[in-house]
Amino acid sequence: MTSNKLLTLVLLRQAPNILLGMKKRGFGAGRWNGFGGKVEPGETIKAAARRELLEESCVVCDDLKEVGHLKFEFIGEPQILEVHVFTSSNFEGEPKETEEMRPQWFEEKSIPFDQMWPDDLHWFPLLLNGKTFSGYFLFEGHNKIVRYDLGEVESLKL
Ligand code: 6OG
Repeated sequence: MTSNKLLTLVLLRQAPNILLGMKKRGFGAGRWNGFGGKVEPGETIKAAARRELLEESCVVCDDLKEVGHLKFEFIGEPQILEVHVFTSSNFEGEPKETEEMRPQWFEEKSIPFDQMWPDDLHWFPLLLNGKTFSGYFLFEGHNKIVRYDLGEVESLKL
C-alpha cells in the first residue's frame, strides 16, 4: 500500500534574486531548498505553506501563489511525497536563520543546483519562467532520478 504525505515548498523572489535556505537538519539536510514542511491535520495547504515559511525563515507572506505539484517516490519506500510549490514576490520581514534553515539570496542565474535536490534542475526553470507545472519523480536513494515526467499545466487539480 502506498500513501501520500502532503508537504509545502515556498520560493520567494525579489528580482534578480531568489531566496533559498540551507537545510540544517532532517530530510534533505545539507541541501539548499525553498522553505516548507508537513501540512498539519485540519490546516489548508496554503496556510501550512505560510506557517512553515514563517517558522523556518521569519518571513511573513500573505500572497502565496500555488504554481506546482510534484510527487516523489523513493524505490522501496511506501510513502509518496506530494509537494505543493508556492511562490511570491510580496512578503514582509528580513529572512533570519532558524534552527532548521540558513537563508540566503541567490541570483536566479546562479542557483546552486549541484547542492540541491536533483529534481530542482528540471522544474526550477518552469517556476522561474512563471509557468504552472506538475511532475512525478522516481528516485533510487536520494541522488539518482530513475525516471520522471514533468510538464506545464493549465491549472493545478486538487
Ligand atoms: P520536512 O520533512 O523537513 O519537509 N522536499 C523536496 N524539495 C525538493 N526541492 N525536492 C525534493 O525531491 C523534495 N522532497 C521534499 C518538501 C521537507 C521539505 O523538503 C521538501 C518540504 O519543504 C525529493 O518537514
